[in-house]
Amino acid sequence: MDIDHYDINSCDRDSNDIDTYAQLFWRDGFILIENFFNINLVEKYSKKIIDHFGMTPDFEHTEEFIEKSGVEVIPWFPQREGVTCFNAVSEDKKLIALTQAILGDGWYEQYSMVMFSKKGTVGQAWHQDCFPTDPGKFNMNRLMYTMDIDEHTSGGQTLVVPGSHRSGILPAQSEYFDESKAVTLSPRKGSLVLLHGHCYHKVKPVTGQYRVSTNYRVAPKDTPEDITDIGIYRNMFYQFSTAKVLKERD
Ligand SMILES: O=C(O)CCC(=O)C(=O)O
Ligand SMILES: [Fe+2]
Repeated sequence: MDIDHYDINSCDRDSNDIDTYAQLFWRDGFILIENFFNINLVEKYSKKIIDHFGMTPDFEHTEEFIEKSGVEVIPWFPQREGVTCFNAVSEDKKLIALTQAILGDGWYEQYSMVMFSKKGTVGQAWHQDCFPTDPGKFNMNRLMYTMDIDEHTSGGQTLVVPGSHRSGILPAQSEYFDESKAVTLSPRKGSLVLLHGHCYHKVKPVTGQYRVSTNYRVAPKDTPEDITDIGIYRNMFYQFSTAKVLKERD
C-alpha cells in the first residue's frame, strides 16, 4: 500500500493493513479509511441520529462558549442513555484490532458522542481536544461518518495539520500559525477517521442541511478519564464540565 495517500480506498483489513494504518496514524496523527463500516449499520445509525435531533435542535452549550470558541455543535451521548444499538461500533472487531495496533495494551473506551450541526453554523474553530503536555496521554477520536461530508453536499469538511500531534500546544491567536500545512478531509458515508487529540484540527462551516459525525473516543492506558475536559482553542482554554473559560490566551 502506498502510505503517502491520505485517502485509503482499498482496505483488506488483514494484519498488514492494520500495521500500515497504525504506522500512518503515528506518522500523521490521523488516518481516513473509506468504506470501513457496513452500509446497513451506517443507515441504521443515520436514521437513529436524525430521529433524535430532528432538523432544528437547540444548542446545549452556553452562549459564551459558542461565541468565544466558534464551535456550533450539539452533542448527544446515546450509550449513556442506554440506546443499545450504538454499542455496535464499540464492538466492531476490525475497529478493536486497529485500536489495539495503534494504542497497545490497556487502552480503554471513554465515551461515544454524536455531534450535530445545523445548516449555516460555523463548524468548529482550530483546536486540540486536550493538553499536549504528555505525549503518552491523549484521546483518540474514532469518527464514523453516516453521511457524505464534502464541499458540494454538506460543507463541514475536517481540516487537520499532519504531524501536529508532535508540535506542542496550538499557537495562540496572536502567534504565527501556518494553516497552509493543513489537509482537508472529505469523509464519505461509511468512512472511519482516527484522529489524535493533540493534532490541530477544525471543522469548516456547514453549508448543507446539516452535518453529523459520531465519535467513539478511546485513550491509551494511564490516560485520565477527564483528559478532554479542557479544550485548547487559539483564544482560550475552555473547561466543559464547568462551562468556564479557564484562560483567555491573548
Ligand atoms: O466531526 C469531526 O470531523 C471532527 C470533530 C472533532 O473535533 C473531534 O472529534 O474532536
Ligand atoms: Fe476535536
